[in-house]
Amino acid sequence: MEIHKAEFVSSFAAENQCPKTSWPEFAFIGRSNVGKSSLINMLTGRKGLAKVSATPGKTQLINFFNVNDQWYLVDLPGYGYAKVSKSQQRTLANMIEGYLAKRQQLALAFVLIDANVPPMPIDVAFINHLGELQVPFALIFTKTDRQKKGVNHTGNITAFMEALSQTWEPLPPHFLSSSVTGAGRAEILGYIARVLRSLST
Ligand SMILES: Nc1nc2c(ncn2[C@@H]2O[C@H](COP(=O)(O)OP(=O)(O)O)[C@@H](O)[C@H]2O)c(=O)[nH]1
Ligand SMILES: [Mg+2]
Repeated sequence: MEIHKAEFVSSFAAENQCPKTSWPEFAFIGRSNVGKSSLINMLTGRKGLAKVSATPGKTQLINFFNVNDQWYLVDLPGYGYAKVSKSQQRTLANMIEGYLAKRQQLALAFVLIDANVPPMPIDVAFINHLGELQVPFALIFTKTDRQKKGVNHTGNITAFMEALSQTWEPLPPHFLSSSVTGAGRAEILGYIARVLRSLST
């Protein structure tokens, strides 16, 4: 898929405030600092589109981006950020839950997982919750360019898929990405294009 247009539309605090249009939506979600903003910039080819921040927990609203006047890229707040207050965490969780549970236009959620860490229970729990909500999803393992001593991307990814195999059959599609090298871009955009085609037939 060529991206000939990618622009920020607006931010919303609740599902019922989101656009009434029928364009399919692809939501991106993951733990704070997983590399979501960087990935959105990499996929769209627009460097400053989503703010990349070294301070986690900044995205507190549902952000909509118009892509190609055809679909919305939806940037959801990160989950599991410990440094915001309990009440703020609850507000965020309700906002995410409301969007995921109610949104008719939601075509697919991409769940971002850091390839540099072993499976984290919060990620597995979130994915299993998506299953309960019957939201179609795919996984993106991020930061696969990072070379740290003792870190084994393949081992982490295999362990993650193994953890999921306790609840999922078949396993969800998964992609490997790096916002530094652009790895995974063609595969992820190709997958979005395929889902879009399947919706229109
Ligand atoms: N090496 C590497 N670092 C990344 C990658 N993606 C994000 N980062 C870094 O991880 C931190 C968090 O990234 P950001 O996109 O703001 O994460 P978000 O909180 O999920 O939106 C920043 O310091 C980024 O530079 C990647 O693919 N490779
Ligand atoms: Mg961000």
